[in-house]
Amino acid sequence: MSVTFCGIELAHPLINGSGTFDPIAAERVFGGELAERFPFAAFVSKTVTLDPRQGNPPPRLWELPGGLINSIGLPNKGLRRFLGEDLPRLAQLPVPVIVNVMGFSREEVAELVCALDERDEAAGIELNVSCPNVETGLVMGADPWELGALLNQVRPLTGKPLIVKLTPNATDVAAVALAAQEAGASALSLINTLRGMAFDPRSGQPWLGATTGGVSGPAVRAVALAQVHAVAQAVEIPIIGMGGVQRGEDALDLMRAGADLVAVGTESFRDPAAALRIAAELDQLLAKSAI
Ligand code: RRO
Repeated sequence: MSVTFCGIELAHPLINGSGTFDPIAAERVFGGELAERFPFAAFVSKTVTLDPRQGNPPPRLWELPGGLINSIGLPNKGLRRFLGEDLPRLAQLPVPVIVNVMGFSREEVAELVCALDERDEAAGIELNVSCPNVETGLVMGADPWELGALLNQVRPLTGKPLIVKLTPNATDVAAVALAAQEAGASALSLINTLRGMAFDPRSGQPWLGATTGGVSGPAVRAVALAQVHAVAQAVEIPIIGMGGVQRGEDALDLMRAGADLVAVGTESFRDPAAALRIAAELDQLLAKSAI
């Protein structure tokens, strides 16, 4: 099942969705077994911002019958400490590392991209222009012109693959995807989470500390298929499809819709080794299918 994605050799087409797997924490629990049976063919980091962030007030999670609403709000140690402390550890993983970044202005994104361009440990950069959980999170990713302007500024700053993570909370995801391709994106990933909300049945108040959050899991699978399909019709660059993948069949469906790679997210919270099982199931299904 080996694949080449933006010039990066991968053992199979399953990776993780940003922010859904922490290999540094997992190593504390699973020790050396983690590297021996690493579930993903590439590792995508949780979003890194220029400055450290505390994240959103709790509660940050609400479980749904078909998934999860998260309102994490990008807690992270900031670029400087990520580069000094985390990236060297992530580079020990047996797979290529893609660093997911988000900036609150074009200048911030440019600074993040420049810093990562200098680091050999980063095989690629994923631009998060689709976080539903910070006020300005969607500004650059929901509008084709804004996204084109961002990429025109940052594309010349690195020769590394630049993957743009798209939001499903846009009026016309295919138009946004096309703008990204035209401005030099190497690949696209989608979908990020759909904005959602839950109420505390006892207090009648919004449950999440930040009122709304992002819905993921099986509940969004059909939305992901439709959006990956729409984007695949519009662009020629590779696509990482994600949204509610629990089984090999779900991964195969995303590939049928046009995905080159498939990311596992929410399912890894239930079973951190889920991607290994899904990859084995996909291998069997691909052997039988025309893809
Ligand atoms: O940290 C988050 O709250 C978060 C991010 Br950055 C994102 O891109 N998508 C999401 O559902 N949550």
